[in-house]
Amino acid sequence: MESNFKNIKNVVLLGHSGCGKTSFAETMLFESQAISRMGSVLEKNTVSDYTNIEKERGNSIFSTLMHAVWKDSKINIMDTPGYDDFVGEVISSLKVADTALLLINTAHGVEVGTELIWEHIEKYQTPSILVFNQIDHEKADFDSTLEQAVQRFGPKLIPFQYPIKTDHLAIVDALRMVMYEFDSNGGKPTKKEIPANELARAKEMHNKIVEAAAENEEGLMEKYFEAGTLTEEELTMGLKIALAHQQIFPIFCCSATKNSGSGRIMGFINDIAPSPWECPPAKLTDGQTLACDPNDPNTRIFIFKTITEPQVGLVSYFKVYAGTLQTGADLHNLDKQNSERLGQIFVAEGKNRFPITKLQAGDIGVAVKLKDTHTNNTLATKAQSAKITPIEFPEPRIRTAIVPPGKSDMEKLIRVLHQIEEEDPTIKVEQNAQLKQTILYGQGQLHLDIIKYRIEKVHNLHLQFERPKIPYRETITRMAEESYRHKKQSGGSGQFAEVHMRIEPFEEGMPDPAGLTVKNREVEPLEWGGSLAFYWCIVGGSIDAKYANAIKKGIMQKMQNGPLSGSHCQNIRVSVYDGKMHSVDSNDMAFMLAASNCFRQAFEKAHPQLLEPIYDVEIICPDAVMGDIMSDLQTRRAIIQGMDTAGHYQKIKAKVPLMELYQYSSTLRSISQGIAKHSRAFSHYAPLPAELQAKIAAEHTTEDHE
Ligand SMILES: Nc1nc2c(ncn2[C@@H]2O[C@H](COP(=O)(O)OP(=O)(O)O)[C@@H](O)[C@H]2O)c(=O)[nH]1
Ligand SMILES: [Mg+2]
Repeated sequence: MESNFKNIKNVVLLGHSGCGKTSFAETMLFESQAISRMGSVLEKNTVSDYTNIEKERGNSIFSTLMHAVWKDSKINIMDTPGYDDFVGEVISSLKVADTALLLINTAHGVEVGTELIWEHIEKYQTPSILVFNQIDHEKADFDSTLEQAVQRFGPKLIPFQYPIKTDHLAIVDALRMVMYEFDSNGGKPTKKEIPANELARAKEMHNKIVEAAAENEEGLMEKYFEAGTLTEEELTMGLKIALAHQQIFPIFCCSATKNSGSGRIMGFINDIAPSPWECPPAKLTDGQTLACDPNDPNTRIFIFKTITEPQVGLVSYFKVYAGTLQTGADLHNLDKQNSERLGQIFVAEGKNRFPITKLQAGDIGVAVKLKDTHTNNTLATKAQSAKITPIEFPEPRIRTAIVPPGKSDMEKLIRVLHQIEEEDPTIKVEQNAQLKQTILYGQGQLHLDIIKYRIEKVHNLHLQFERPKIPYRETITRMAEESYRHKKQSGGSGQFAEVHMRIEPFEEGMPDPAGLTVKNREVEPLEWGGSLAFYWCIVGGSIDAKYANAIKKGIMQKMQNGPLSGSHCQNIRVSVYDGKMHSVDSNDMAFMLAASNCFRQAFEKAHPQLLEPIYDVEIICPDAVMGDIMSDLQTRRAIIQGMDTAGHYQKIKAKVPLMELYQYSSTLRSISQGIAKHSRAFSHYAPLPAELQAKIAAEHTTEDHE
């Protein structure tokens, strides 16, 4: 394959699950003769959905890189999964794409997934073309889909085409002012005149397109006013500018499975979509930017995705941001400070890879067997260069505890999970000492289920999901004083220490403890949040200052494993104001034990309070189920923060205790027949209601005695 193209078009396919992205990728490949037979999702033989798990489930789970050559362009195609659970695959592809194709199923109209993806398109400011798919479907309704989309995403959505019913599938193209008629196999259409009864609509659409193209360039606007129209070159220039600046979102239509319409869309991509060197320069971590220049002597590539393949090992997907990458290049990994030889580089067509000798700036390729290179790393010829700004992956939204069949399998399970974590930065694995559970965090129930499935099928390791415990925190609400004497006499030298302390709820900036003389103040931030303020108030040397550290350690030990529920304690001030020591029997250990016990007793007297994590929850749902979702939220101790209308969807914002969110995505799914989605992020800790606190404390006491 050649490595130098006049144009490179990096295109990402986006859309709600089932709208036809994978089928559309297949028709692009078939139409451009990259493949000789068109596969289908139903027959499980598409280029894009090539993994067993995707074939079995009948939908995409991973993003897949493919490419097609159309006229002067190499079009790199990235097909993405539609479920929001796999959002990591979407945003990593968006990072390296220069144009998005947002597919909408005209049999369904704008769907929740369309809404969610629109937010990404706005955030990343990716020039986007809308593809209204499934126009062959008996329930297809182009006009209503158009109305919904324009109402939702604004007047910059401009239809360039619309389907009409003749004996065949036909598309009126208002940019070119022709009609394309397809026979039953699709493929190259016959160009025909627009039927007389469609001419008025087509002309009106054409004028809107020309106006939109002229609008963003003063010169063009003038010409348009003078001549009443634009030449083909002027129109092309105007559309290029408008698309690149998100001033226009052209709408095309197509039937992916009937192979009708993708050729024209590739033609438009070839003519109008920006090549990487026509896009704004890439942002670098030092605040500078990097132009996409194939002649830059400092070659820079960015890893946007990795996978592990059984026979090969690590497979790294990258985009060349500057320079030209040659096979055998030695590059510095700027994140890992090591060097990597790119012994072989490839272009990809789903699971197949084809070796290539060089790749120019702007192009996307694959390397294998890199030693220590990960997603988000920049590799460069020069060691001292700035990095490409990393992809910001979202924080995980839900969690589950995982249990392997036997304790001995835990080590292997953790190893496998870390490998999956490497490929999918939207999951997190944590061996939580406080909860005594291994917690797997992910983006949604489907995401977690798929990980479980992968581990069972690919790694032959079974595991179970369990209800994850809640990471409560403990604090106090009153002041209390206690003393404790630790004394042991066993044969020779004994152990002796006595500690007196006052404990209080701690707040930044609070006055010194009344009636005590503070000799030293330490405020220690705790790794689990909040702090311990440790005040040394010993006057007259009743305890030597050399024991202060041991005393603090003893307190810290108890704070790690709180008296009430075994949870971490936070935001407490301890003032040590008196005690006793013995010249022979006192030592660090004795003071640690005395302090730890003294703290526990004082804590129990100081009206302890359990705190629970509260999450910010955002739900997007259809109007019709809004009432049901709200009444369900009431039963979850939720505090509604607000509601917003987004087209015919509603967005609900609420603060909900984590405890009440267990399996919430399943609940939402059943309330809304799978349509409503939620996302969540940690907000703060809040006091647990008294009856729940009593229940948890009682459970802890029983556990303690077991
Ligand atoms: N009638 C019709 N069905 C389609 C079309 N495109 C996709 N489909 C079907 O819709 C389903 C989902 O398609 P797929 O390509 O997997 O959608 P994706 O989830 O967006 O990748 C499959 O059963 C396809 O056969 C189309 O243009 N017309
Ligand atoms: Mg798909």
